[in-house]
Amino acid sequence: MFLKRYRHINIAAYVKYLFARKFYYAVYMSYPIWFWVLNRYRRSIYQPPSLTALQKRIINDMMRDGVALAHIDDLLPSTGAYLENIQTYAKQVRPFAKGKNSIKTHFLYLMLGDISFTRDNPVLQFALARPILDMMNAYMGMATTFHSAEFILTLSVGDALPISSQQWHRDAGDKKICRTFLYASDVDETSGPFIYVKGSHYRGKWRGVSPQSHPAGGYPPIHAVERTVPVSDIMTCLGRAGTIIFADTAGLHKGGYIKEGERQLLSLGYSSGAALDDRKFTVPEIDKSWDDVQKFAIGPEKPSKR
Ligand SMILES: O=C(O)CCC(=O)C(=O)O
Repeated sequence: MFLKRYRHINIAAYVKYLFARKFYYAVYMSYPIWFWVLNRYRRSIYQPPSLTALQKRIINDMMRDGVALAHIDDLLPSTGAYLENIQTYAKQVRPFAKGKNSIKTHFLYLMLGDISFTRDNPVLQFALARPILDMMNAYMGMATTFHSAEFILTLSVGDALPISSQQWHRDAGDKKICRTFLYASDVDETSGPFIYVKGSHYRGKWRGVSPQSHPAGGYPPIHAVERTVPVSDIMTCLGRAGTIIFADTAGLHKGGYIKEGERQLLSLGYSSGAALDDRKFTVPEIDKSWDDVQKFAIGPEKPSKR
């Protein structure tokens, strides 16, 4: 019966296609190709900035664990009311929050990923703030592109079981996936914290647990993480509004499983020249006050040299 239904598919050709695809991505995302070929140009124009002690601590944590925590007040203390502006923006757009698809039903989007940014959008201003950009670039070791942005209102699910990104998974589409998450509301154990397996990123000790696969990412078998990784290596990211999580989401992570209440999470992605998918948002005209690092980050994803 089963075979009858799929009799029109040439199974041998399909298996061949799957192997070819696996081989293609294995080569494309292999370190030498990723580092020396696909990101040669971005590495060549990168000038390491001088970092504060806090930024150095964050980069060290990211390199070692794939994840780091800080608070916006410590990172951007004297440079504008980023958090307040983002929270005001959230209030303004909240009546228009909408769902995106039938998979992440626990998400409403205050800002969808395909937004047309204006220069004064507080999310864009935060995403391009040099202390943030400098760390994304330092972690990646190159000039990165501001690639994705979503502002998510995460809803409680009551007694429902965790689904999609509430379960352990790895993102795909680049070898290192550099993300900045900003909590715009307080997050405790019950309000859906972001949770990460320390050392599950590239070169980390848990990189082999259900390794990253392209182009679709993947979910480990149920309980595989709990069976393999000690609780001491599982980091639950709690914090008041303004807490920033820097994470390489090629590593194992999950979040947004809320029993009660809601969570506001701004999620920003910074990519290398190897990113498989395209930026979905539209960028504004270049602002003359932006410096070269910011102009590169907001410029074309595939600069003429790469
Ligand atoms: O909602 C969260 O905390 C995690 C989100 C996530 O894992 C994702 O968007 O890939």
